[in-house]
Order: sequence, then structure tokens, then C-alpha cells
Amino acid sequence: MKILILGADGYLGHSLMLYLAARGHEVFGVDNFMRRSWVKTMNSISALPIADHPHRMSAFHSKFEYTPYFWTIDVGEYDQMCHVLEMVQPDAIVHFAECPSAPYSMIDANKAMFVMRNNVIGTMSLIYAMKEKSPHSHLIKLGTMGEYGTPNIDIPEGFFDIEYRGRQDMLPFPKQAGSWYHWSKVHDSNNIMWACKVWGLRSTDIMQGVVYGTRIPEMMSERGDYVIPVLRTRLDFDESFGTAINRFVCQAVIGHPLTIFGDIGKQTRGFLPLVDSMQCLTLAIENPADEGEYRVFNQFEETYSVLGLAQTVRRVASDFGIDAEIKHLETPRSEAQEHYYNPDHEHLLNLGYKPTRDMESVLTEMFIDLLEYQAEIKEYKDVLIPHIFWSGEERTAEWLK
Ligand code: USQ
Repeated sequence: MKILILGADGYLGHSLMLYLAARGHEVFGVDNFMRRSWVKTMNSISALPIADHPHRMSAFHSKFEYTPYFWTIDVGEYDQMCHVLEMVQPDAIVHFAECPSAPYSMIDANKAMFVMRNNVIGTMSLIYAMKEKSPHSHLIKLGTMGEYGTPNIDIPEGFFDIEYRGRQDMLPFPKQAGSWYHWSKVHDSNNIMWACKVWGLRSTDIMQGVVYGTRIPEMMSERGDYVIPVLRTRLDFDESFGTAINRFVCQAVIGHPLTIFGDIGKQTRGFLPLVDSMQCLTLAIENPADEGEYRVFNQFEETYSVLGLAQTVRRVASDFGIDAEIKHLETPRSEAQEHYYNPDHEHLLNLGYKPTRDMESVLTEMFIDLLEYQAEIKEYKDVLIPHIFWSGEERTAEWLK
């Protein structure tokens, strides 16, 4: 299949280019390299050094014997997106090209408006370009489990049956996002759902949990014993672009306490290893939605509370002789610190998804890869303590106990 990946330089996008090419698909990329500059503005770096774009492309060429077409453009530039879609006529478009950070979107009015514009208007530009130039393409859009929030009932995959005042319907499940970023994804979902209905576009909206891991087999040496540096994907640990799991591993690696936000730590989320995220995305691509269909897949494997996550990281750290301390910080966020969480995730399993990895084995690989860069991570340790409060104040969060 011809697959256009938007956000092809990011954590998932770069990995998916390799994963799909290895399975015989023809891949094309779009990226404006903003993720690299956002992390710089947080005074941080990728904990694993990544190659620049030209080096990535030549490594791709050596591995797969072609250099993918790649456009350095913003998805929000409508005329350019039209040009790309007209030229490629992709079977599938995978849209990762958004700002993925809740804290970044909560910094101030300008950042909130930037994230909203970048994500919502970028996706609008894309769906209009699809309508005009490539209406047969299947859009695989990266949403987030965070769109649903943490309601006190089970979470279905996108839609649920409801009876109200004696009448029944199947309706989109109410969304209760927890940051401007997460709301931008909700707005995207609504816009895409409408585009499918009104123009007959086809789309799979992936409500993805937190993806973690530093490797997929396509990044490894032939014997599978080490990661080829030029093929590596990024791994962030700053307060905006690093997820709790990445931050906990990096913290353990440099002997910094693991930072649980709030004094309880029962915030629960879904998690998925990078390689299984690749498997799920490929299943969605290879089993497209029908014309006019908007479908939703909840994509995660296991759920963990933040405290459970920290304890798991601590257990794996001990295999490396590290005694990781778990400490509580005042939370900068406005979120339920203890809640019910039981989302469905059947759609991908029904398509044949088979989880391949457990968290401890992936964490072990993360420690192996990250311990090599202990000194570099230590140099940037200031980014481990949050300063961005959902209330809008900017100060250093304090330790609780
Ligand atoms: N947390 C800590 N300590 C930390 C960092 C975070 O306790 O050092 C807590 C947060 O308060 C939150 C939970 O961990 O309750 C998850 O936070 P996170 O930063 O790992 O993840 P989140 O902000 O939810 O966003 C991440 C990705 C986002 C993706 C989302 C999937 O950045 O792009 O959409 O995970 S999900 O979590 O399912 O919404």
C-alpha cells in the first residue's frame, strides 16, 4: 500500500516509517520538525540522541533501497497538503503531526492558542485536502484515551447505546478532556466524524494510551543485539514532552526520585509498548474503514496507576542495581487523583491484534538503552521538576513527603 505519514520525524512517525517499509509498504513522509524545536524551548533534549533528517533518510535508503519522498511542510498549509495528496494518492494517511503535550498547552494563552490552531486547523486543512484531492484515502488519526477523561462508568470505543426518556440511540460517548491539548483532540474527532458523514471520507480515530519503549526490531542490528544509533527514535523526559513512564525511567537512571504528582498516585492510564503500537496501527491501515465510515479504536494493552507504574519501574531498576526512591510532589495538574477506569479495547483484538510484550521486559530494554546516556540526562535534570500549573501560575512544584 502507499502510506503517507504526517509527523514522520516524531517518536511514532519515524518508527512507523521503518515498520511499514519492512513489511513491503511504500511510505511517504511529511514533517516540519517542530517537535525538535519544542523540546529545545523546554531547555531539554531527547534522552537518546537521534540523527538529523538527512542521516535518517540515508540510513533508510541503505536498509530499504529507496529514499521516501519527504515534504518539509506544515499540515496546516492547505495548498501544500493538496499538492502532496494529489501527487501521492495514498491508500492511507496516518496523521501524527500534532503538538502532543498537555502541559505545553497549559503554559499560557499563546501556547494554548498555538496548540489549538496547530492541531485543529491542521486537521481541518488535511480533511479539506483529502476531500478535494484524495477522497478514497483512509485517514488514521492519532487521538488519545485522554479525550474520554475519567468518567465513573465504563468507556466504550467511541460510541455507546443510550436510553433517555424512553427513546434509544447510539451516540458518541461524552468527552471530558483534561487539558487544552486533550480538548484539541476532541475537536479533531468531532470534525473528522462530520467529514466522514458529509463527504463520505473514511477514518479510524485511534484513542491511544501512553506508548513507551525505545526499540522496534527494525531499528536493531542484523543479529538483534543492539540498536543502530542512526535508526533510533527519540525519547523525551522534560515536563512537557516526557510522559510519566519516560520520566520515571530517566529519573531512576540518574538516581533522582520518581515524581508522583499528588499524594495518592491512583491516576490510572492505559499503556502500550512501541512495537505493539506499530502492530495496531498496521492492522488499522491494512483493514481500512469503509467509505463514509468513522470508527474508533481504543488502543492500549494494560492499565496502571501512576503509583503502580513507579513501583514497576522501581522493581526493574533494582535488576540494574539501582535503588529508585518514589516521592510525591504537589500536583501541577487539575485531575482526579483516584478514579474508576475501565475502557473497552476489543476492536483491535477482533482484527487480530496480539500483544507481544509485557511492561517489565520493555522497561528492561529502556534501562539498557538509557543507562548509556546517564551523564547527558543528568545534565538536563532540571527539566524533571514541573513548573507548569494548570491554574496558570508558574513556579517550582514542592515535594510532599
Ligand atoms: N504524572 C506523574 N508524574 C510525572 C508525570 C506525570 O505523576 O512526572 C501523572 C500525571 O499527573 C497524569 C499521568 O501521570 O495523571 C499521566 O501523565 P503523562 O504526562 O504520562 O501523560 P498525559 O499528559 O496524559 O499525556 C500523554 C501524552 C499524550 C497522550 C496521552 C495518552 O503526552 O500525547 O495523548 O499520554 S493518555 O494518557 O491516555 O491520555
